[in-house]
Amino acid sequence: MNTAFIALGSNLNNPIYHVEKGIRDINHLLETRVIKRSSLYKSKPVGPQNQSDYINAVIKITTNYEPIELLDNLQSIENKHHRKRVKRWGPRTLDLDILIFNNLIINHERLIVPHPEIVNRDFVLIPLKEITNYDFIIPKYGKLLQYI
Ligand code: A4P
Ligand code: MG
Repeated sequence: MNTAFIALGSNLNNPIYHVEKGIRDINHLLETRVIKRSSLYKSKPVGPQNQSDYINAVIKITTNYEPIELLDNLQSIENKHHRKRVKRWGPRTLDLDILIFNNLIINHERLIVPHPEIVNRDFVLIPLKEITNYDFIIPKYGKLLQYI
């Protein structure tokens, strides 16, 4: 059984719905369970400012999927959310990023783990802190707390 952390983000007009539904969708993946979830965090957009505020959250899962299989499944959940709302709301309805997968360091053309921006983004670090212990180690980067 593998353990992974996933970041969820949405900045639609109803972003809470997309993040909550995203968490339920992940819990319904085959042999995958959400074992912890953070609160929902509202954050100002990082990057282009001419977009709405985001709702972000981080979850901890157990899964029997290998990393690329997990990415494929998360992307199909993203696509489902995108397709539903694409005309009305634009493309960024739900972003699902693999933050951490076991203690692996992966540099695949489709998948970089730990996520390369993990230690630079408060909207990831704060919810990750909420659901881990004070001495939590991010593979490759070291103690989570030094980045907060
Ligand atoms: N990819 C590589 N590594 C990973 C990984 N660890 N997890 C590849 C998931 N995907 C990974 O992602 C593009 C490609 O990254 C994928 O095809 C996958 O093979 P995408 O989600 O399709 O495209 P994107 O969302 O435009 O790019 P990206 O890099 O995910 O965007 P960002 O950098 O995440 O920016 N501000 C706030 N406050 N909160 C946010 O959540 N999010 C963004 C999105 C910008 N500003 C934000 C937030
Ligand atoms: Mg993404």
